[in-house]
Amino acid sequence: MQAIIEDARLKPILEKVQAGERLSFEDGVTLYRSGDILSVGYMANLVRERLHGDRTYFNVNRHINPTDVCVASCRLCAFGKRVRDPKAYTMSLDEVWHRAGEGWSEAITEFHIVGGLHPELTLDWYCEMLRGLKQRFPQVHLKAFTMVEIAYLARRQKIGIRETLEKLRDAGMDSLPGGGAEIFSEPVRRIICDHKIDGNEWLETARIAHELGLRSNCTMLYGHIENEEDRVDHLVKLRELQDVTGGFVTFIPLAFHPDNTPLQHIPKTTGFADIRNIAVARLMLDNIPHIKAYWVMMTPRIAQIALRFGADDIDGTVVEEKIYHDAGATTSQSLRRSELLRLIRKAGREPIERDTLYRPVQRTEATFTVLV
Ligand code: V47
Repeated sequence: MQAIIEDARLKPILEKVQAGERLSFEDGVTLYRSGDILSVGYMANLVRERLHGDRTYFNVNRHINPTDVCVASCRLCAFGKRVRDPKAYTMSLDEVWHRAGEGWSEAITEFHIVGGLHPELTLDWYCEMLRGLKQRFPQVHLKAFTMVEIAYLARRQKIGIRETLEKLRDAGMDSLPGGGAEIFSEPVRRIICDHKIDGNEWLETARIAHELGLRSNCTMLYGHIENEEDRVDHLVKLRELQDVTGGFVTFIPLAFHPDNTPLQHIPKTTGFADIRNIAVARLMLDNIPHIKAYWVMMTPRIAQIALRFGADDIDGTVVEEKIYHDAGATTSQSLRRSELLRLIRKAGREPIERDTLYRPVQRTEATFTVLV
């Protein structure tokens, strides 16, 4: 098919995409500044279909947030609470294990576990939590703790990142989610999340995790005070680390939700921006296999469109989501497996249930087998 490229600045980029060449920093900025979203999307879809054809991935997962107590007080966040906040919660280990079993009958293949930086919960507590989950749900993959939580636990325990990761891995952590990366630009970080580890520490923690053989995801938070260069810089830094480790599985662009945060004067992102971030990510991150359109954050409607603009994954059933809903998300907290199948099929794509590492899953209503 011949593309009609309205924005002439995109023509040299199309040539590179057709030749399978790597895009430069400047190309990334051009893609962000062009109003010709259909051409940007056409190019992203070329790459998406070259890699995955019509295959579109989802999983049957459950989020667990053991605590919302957080010492960081990031301005971007509506989830974290001070330890003395009467609305704050911290689950007991029994509550975590019990909560994990709640949901519905469809056998879950992944627990996605993240929480605040709690000033008292110890590394041993988290290891005990993981061991308890593995004992009760041995077949479920534990995707747990952002790089920010890992670095915080290491600092509190006064041990290295590597040792912290090893202890958690030995207790049952199978991989790590992609959160906490936000935007690596230091001036931006100082405003939106000044108490968090800096961008280099986030990347260094990911590098060590990958060296230990752990896979992780990666994210970028957009739609606050960052500019196009900050976004491209973030994507290029992820791409550079991936060239070295190959450990990132999926990239998830995360739209900033301002409600109930100290930055609530910032307007919400538009559908145009959400779609563009998916497309630019697919084009710039030539070495990261999957781009996820996280339906909780984008809405199922926009996530469906994103499947034609570079995304090949729509995330999972989720069951209980707090981080985005505390920040004003109006989407449902969960989607049934059948609804995910419908969304993907109605977008003209082929749904594939995957496990966390993208191996196909075959299932009956209450059991599943991972095809290796
Ligand atoms: O780490 C926090 C971001 C992340 C807000 O790895 C906010 O598969 C928008 O990382 N508005 C959590 N974003 C979500 C996340 C994630 C989600 C789905 C799948 C995966 C994966 C990872 O959300 C946080 C932070 O970066 N966040 N507050 C907010 N107000």
